[in-house]
Amino acid sequence: MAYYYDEPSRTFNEYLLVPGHTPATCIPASVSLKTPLVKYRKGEEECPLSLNIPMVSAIMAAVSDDNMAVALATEGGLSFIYGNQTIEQEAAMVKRVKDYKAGFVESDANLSPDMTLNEVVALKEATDHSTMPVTDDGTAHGKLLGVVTERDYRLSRMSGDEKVSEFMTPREKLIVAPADTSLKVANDIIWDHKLNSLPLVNDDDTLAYMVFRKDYDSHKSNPNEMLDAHKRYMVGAGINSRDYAERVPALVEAGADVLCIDSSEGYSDWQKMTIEWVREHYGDSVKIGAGNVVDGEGFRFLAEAGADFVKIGIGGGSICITRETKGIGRGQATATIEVAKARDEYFKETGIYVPICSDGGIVYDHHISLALAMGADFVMLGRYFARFDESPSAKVMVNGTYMKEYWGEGSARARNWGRYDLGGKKSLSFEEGVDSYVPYAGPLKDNIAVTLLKIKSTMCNCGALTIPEFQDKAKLTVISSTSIVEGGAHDVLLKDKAPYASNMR
Ligand code: RVP
Repeated sequence: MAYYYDEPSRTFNEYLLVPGHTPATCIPASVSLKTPLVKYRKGEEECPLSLNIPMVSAIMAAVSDDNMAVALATEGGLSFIYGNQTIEQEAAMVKRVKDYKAGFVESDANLSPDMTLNEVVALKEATDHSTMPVTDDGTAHGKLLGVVTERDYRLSRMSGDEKVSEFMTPREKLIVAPADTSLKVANDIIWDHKLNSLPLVNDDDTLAYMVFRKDYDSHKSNPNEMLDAHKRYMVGAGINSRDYAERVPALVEAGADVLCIDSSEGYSDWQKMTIEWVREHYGDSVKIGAGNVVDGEGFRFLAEAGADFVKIGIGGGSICITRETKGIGRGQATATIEVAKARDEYFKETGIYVPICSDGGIVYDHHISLALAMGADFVMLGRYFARFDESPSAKVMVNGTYMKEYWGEGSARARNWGRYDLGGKKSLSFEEGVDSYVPYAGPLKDNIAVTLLKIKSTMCNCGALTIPEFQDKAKLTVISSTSIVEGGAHDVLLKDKAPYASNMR
């Protein structure tokens, strides 16, 4: 006979946190959001890989490319580069993140000596850069001949036909530094000589990077950056349970810090085989997450198979229609609570703590706090990140409002049938996701700052300074449908049509 669960399966919207005592020492500025990403022997050793904030970006073509990965790692989170592209393309994205040097800019506004002032002005307008290196071939890595800044020309006194070579500051008058100069030393040179920029050159005097004063300032103001032992940004990458024997080596070679099997439903032999292959070839040196599951059984299966972390969630994603098409899934809150219990039991039995990630269905910022309180170590978000400048999707105007495109990996647009692996050859498939718009929300940095402040404030209301303390102290209550209405602005006429939570909608 079929098994019936006693409890209905609930969503985040059906829960609230009841505040606990807040000591005077418990203020948002003192809260740490550091959280484990991969399994470890808790109490006996340090987690080998932790996140500085409990947020990762979804393994989706509309969300996680190298650009997003750099922006999110800067803030302390991690992106998983999408796997629905060729192995070479995915490895190249990972490599670009690992090669990215914060504060070291490969100039994208370069001049050649025979360009005219008019062309310089046009390039300045197109790129918004006022400092441009001049190289013999006009590329970012040609032989350095000079630099043009706004101080080198006066439009009112010049015709526009003058050649760059006539008004640039020539190489012999420039202060430059060798290509292997550290960012700290480059910054000292900038300050000592009151410069706005410093070209770094190779031994043959070709241009390597430009360092700008303003970039160093912004780099310094990111204390949460996710950096590896070589001070490179950290990045994850999605894999599938089909071509792992070719994809994994390429991603590891490119420098991926952690992998994750991307699948709609992870309680399967296909995932076990994928993890076993990685263990056989790399031992524990390659970290690999698995999922998605929605109950304790699924968690235990993947933990025993050797997963470094386990993702939770089926059908809760904003663009996901798996529950409608296949009738499988579970409310995200119930799934998170149950998997967290299984994680704790597994830890008691084995001494191994396998972090869990609540993936999909985060609509409001406070849903992140709820997921953490329910036991998630971190959350994965798609829609949230898709709205930002840094996501790879197009920004378009729809009915007078800027939107970003956002589509599911199981949509006809993505055709990522690999994440719905049920073995055998896949010739025929059906959609489990949709193509959509989400409201454009600006730069990641600004949005994430507000989100993190809300999470920290909630934690302080519950008297917690760390995520484990929050999970320990949290008191969660199921709310009735009428109290959901009571929880929003009600019985007033809003002056501002945009709801107060508009940054999430
Ligand atoms: P959301 O943050 O609610 O937009 O959900 C993102 C999650 O949705 C992803 O991390 C993934 O687990 C799931 N997803 C991605 N594509 C699809 C689909 O097409 N059904 N679902």
